[in-house]
Amino acid sequence: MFKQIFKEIKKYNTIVIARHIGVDPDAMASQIALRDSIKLTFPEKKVLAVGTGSAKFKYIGTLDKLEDINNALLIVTDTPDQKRVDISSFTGFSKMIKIDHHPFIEKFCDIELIEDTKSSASEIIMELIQNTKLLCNQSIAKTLFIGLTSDSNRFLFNSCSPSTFRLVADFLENYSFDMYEIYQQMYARPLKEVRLEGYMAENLEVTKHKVGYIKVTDEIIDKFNVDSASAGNVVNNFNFIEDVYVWATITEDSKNELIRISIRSRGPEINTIAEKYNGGGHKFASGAKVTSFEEAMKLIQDLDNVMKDYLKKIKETEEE
Ligand SMILES: [Mn+2]
Repeated sequence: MFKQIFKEIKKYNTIVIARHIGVDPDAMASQIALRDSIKLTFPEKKVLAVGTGSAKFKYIGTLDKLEDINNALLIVTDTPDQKRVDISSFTGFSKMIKIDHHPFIEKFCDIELIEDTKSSASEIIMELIQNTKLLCNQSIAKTLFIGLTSDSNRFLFNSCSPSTFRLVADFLENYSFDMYEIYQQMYARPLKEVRLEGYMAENLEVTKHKVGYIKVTDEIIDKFNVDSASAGNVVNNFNFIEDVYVWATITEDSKNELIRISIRSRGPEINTIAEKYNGGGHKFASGAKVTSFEEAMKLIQDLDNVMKDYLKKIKETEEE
């Protein structure tokens, strides 16, 4: 399928690369690296990476504005369903390609390369580059490393395979980018966010069946002088707590009149519950959107039920 995708890239003079709403480093890195690789290989083509950016991820690169286009190729990275594609319009495209590592939700492209066991969309772009005539340089390699490292939480998740490490080793060897410098850009964070994390750890509630959750109200966001995305940013840091298998941050976003929930699990799969509450994502890392704290607590109750079954199963296997 890599060859098939390369053939389409070769064929089109205008190529737009989009990814999911609520940009994260893998989404942005996969689209920017693919754009830059296509431009490096075919300098005469017009290639645009589109979508809403974020000041926080400026170090990954710059995005383009979607222009009036026709007979163009659209490539969507890191996005399983059409409604989550961050693009204002689907008109002007003659062909659509999806490159994704999320669990399958729907087919909306002509060609779909879905590898849901891969760490990141960036890892699949690395494979695409390795298996086709697409060119790469140090800057592109660095961008892909950022996407992969971010989505795998520094190689912490079980989505990392021998081939992940082989790819990273090859790219490091061939393009010798500075890993240490990248980690500074990715992980240095404001003190106020660390203080918010302290508050969250101190106030984390834990249900009977080991679901941890924390409500972050507007009042708290104001008190710590952070933005409403900050609570979601630190959610990965609550991993590996002995008494917590599933955890969620429930953050008020009154500007958009909604409540965002970030859910993580090191036990049962939780994406189907996120889907029930206007969200979705990966099996062990998902997000949801609700309109009240009551609805959020219903979600927590659902998670607790899933955990109840999960703990029962663990107990049964222990007794066998
Ligand atoms: Mn991703």
